[in-house]
Amino acid sequence: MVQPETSKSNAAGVSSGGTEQALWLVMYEQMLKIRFFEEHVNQLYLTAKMPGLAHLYSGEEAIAVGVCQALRRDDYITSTHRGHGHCLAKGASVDRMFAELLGKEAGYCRGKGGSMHIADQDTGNLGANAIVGGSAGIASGAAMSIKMRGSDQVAVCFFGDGALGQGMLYEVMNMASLWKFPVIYVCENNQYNEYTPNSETTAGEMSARARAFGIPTEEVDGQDIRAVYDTASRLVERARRGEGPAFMLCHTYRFFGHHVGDIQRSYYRSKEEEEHWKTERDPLKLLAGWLIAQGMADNRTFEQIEQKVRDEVEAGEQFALNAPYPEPGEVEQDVYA
Ligand SMILES: Cc1ncc(C[n+]2csc(CCOP(=O)(O)OP(=O)(O)O)c2C)c(N)n1
Ligand SMILES: [Mg+2]
Repeated sequence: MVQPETSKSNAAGVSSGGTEQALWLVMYEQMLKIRFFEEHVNQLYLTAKMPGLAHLYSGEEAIAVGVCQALRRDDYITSTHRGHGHCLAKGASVDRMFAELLGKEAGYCRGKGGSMHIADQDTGNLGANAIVGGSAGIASGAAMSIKMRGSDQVAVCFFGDGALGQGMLYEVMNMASLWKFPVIYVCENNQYNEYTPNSETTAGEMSARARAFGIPTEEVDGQDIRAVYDTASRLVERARRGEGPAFMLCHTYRFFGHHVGDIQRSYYRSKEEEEHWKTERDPLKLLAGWLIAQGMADNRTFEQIEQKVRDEVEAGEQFALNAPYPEPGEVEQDVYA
C-alpha cells in the first residue's frame, strides 16, 4: 500500500506528479476490492454457503479507504457491524476475510467471529463490533494507551449515525478532549439506522455533539474520496502531533439493505433514492471520472485494475471454500464470557 508522506500528496495539496497518480489508483483499487468482495459475500449468502448474515458496506467505500490511507500500519482502528470495508482498507487479506465469514479455521478469528467480529492485530484492527457505539470505548481506550506509552500512533473509531444515540460516545469524547487523546471519531452518516431514517432518531445537529466537548469537527462528502483523504490526513497528523481528538462527519449512503436479507426496502426508502445514489454518487465512478478528466487514467487502466482485483477476490473465495473448518474440540478455545 502506498503510504502518504504528508498532506502534500493529497487531493487539496501540491501535486507530486506520478506519486499522486499512484496514490489515487491505489485507493481506487482498494475501493474496488471492497466492492467485489461484497458482491461475492452476497452470492455466498444467496447460495446458502455462508452461515448468518452480513451488513454490506457497498456505497461507503470512500470513507474506509480515504481514512485508512491517511494512517500508518501501526495506527489503530475500531469498526462496526458493517466492517468489511474497514478491515480490508486497513490491510486485511481477502482470503482470510472470506475464511472468517465461512467459519473456517484460516479466518481471522479461526472462524469463530464471522462477519461482525473481524479483528487483526497485525494491521492495527482492534475489531469489528456488533454493539452500536461499542467501538468508541475501545478506540478511546487504545488512544489512552498510546498517550500513556508516549507513542505517536493514532486511533480511528468508525461508527454509524445510529451510534450518535449511545451515551458511551459522550463519556469517551469528554475524556478524550480533556486528556487530548489521539483519536479520530469518524461518523458514517448513511442516513438510516436499520430501517429508520435518522431524521426520526437524531435530534439537533450531529457535529454539535462533538463541539460541545471542545472537539474540532469537519464535515465531508463521504462519496468523494479526495475530500475524505484530505480531511483525514489533516486530522490524523494533528492528533499525531499531540493536539488531541477530532470528529469527522461523513455523509454517505449504503447501496443495499441493512443486511443481505433486507430485500424489500421500499417501505422505508424509495427505489428512486437508491438509484440516484448508485448512478450519481458512486465513490468509484466519481474518482474514476476525476482521474480520467485529469489525464491520470484511461479505460485501459481501470480494466487492468478490475482484472487484478477480480482474480484476487475469486482466488480468496476459492481458498476459503476449500479450507477446513476448525476441529469441533476447539469450540471453547479463545472464547471469553
Ligand atoms: C447497543 C445496540 N442497540 C441496538 C442494536 C441493533 N442494531 C444493529 S445495527 C443498528 C442500527 C445501526 O445504525 P447505524 O449506527 O447508523 O449504522 P449503519 O447500520 O447505518 O451502518 C441497530 C439499532 C445493536 N446492535 N446494539
Ligand atoms: Mg446509519
